[in-house]
Amino acid sequence: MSVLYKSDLARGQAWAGYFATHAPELEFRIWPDAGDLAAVEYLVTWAPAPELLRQLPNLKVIFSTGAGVDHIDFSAVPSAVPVVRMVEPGIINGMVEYVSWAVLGIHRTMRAYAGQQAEGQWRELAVEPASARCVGVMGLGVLGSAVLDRLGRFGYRLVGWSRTRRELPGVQSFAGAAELPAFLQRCDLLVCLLPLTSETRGILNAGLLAQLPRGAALIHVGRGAELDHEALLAALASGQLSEAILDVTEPEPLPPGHPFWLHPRITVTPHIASVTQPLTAAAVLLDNLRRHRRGEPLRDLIDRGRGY
Ligand code: NDP
Ligand code: OXD
Repeated sequence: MSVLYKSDLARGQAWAGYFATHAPELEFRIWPDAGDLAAVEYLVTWAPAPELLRQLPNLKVIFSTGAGVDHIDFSAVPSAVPVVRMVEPGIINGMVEYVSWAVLGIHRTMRAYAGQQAEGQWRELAVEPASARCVGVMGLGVLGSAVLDRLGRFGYRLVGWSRTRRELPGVQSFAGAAELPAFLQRCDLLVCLLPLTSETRGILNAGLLAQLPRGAALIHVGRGAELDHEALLAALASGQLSEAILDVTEPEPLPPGHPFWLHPRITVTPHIASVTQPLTAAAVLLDNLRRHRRGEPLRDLIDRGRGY
């Protein structure tokens, strides 16, 4: 039996070291040093290549190294092989940090202060208390709920939207397409933390942005293909939106000359809101793998029907 890792080499080496210390009985191999392919029961990878899957007759579980799984071609994954996504403290903390930074920066008008500094201006701008602002999060899963929990401690009013009803302390929750308008009309700051599925592709479009309060801001950390670029530019031009912070775009990276690069009210970061942290993730991976070996249910399984 072996575990085959095929992804970023530095992380693979860190995980190999972790397994050597904490699970010396498990053979952890890093691609291309795969050994006997028939012995591979666990594949750890960002996106399993169909040609590799065809060479692994005894594969039992695929562990994705990411939280989102929209990049995986599920048609190439045998239906008997479950796919597990990465849910670990490092990736959650990273997202909480990034969205807190973005919300606080927008609320405390940091873009305006950066502009003032560039012009040598020392000028105080009016500031409202956090309780005067409502932050809305689309997607109330592992990341969205952790983000809301932290934002609540700053005193923001909180609303959330999901596919099925979720109850989170201190959050007014909305569910499904029918309740989307009521959710949107409350969001002074809208955070998108939705997985990319056939239902969420292009969801951040002109119709949706028009339902936000005038002057709202967008923080997009889900997946690039959820955002209609032309709609965002038009909403910023009309004043419907005041600013946007985008960690994800379609394509990634944006091509040279794309209007987002130099837009004065758009901040672009290169998909770094949160990343899988080698050590905390290795512990979660090993725990889940051991659960499987003991015949216990796996955690963080992907539901292929839902697409996330
Ligand atoms: P989860 O699977 O835990 O949660 C997804 C949430 O989205 C759920 O609340 C789900 O609803 C909701 N949802 C899904 N489809 C719809 C829909 N059609 N309408 C309304 N709500 C919907 O995911 P995570 O919180 O772990 O991660 C979310 C996404 O964040 C990832 O898929 C990935 O794309 C992105 N991400 C981005 C990173 C970055 O660095 N920028 C890093 C990591 C992840 P329900 O509760 O009803 O199931
Ligand atoms: C992820 C990501 O899904 O980094 O893990 O976006």
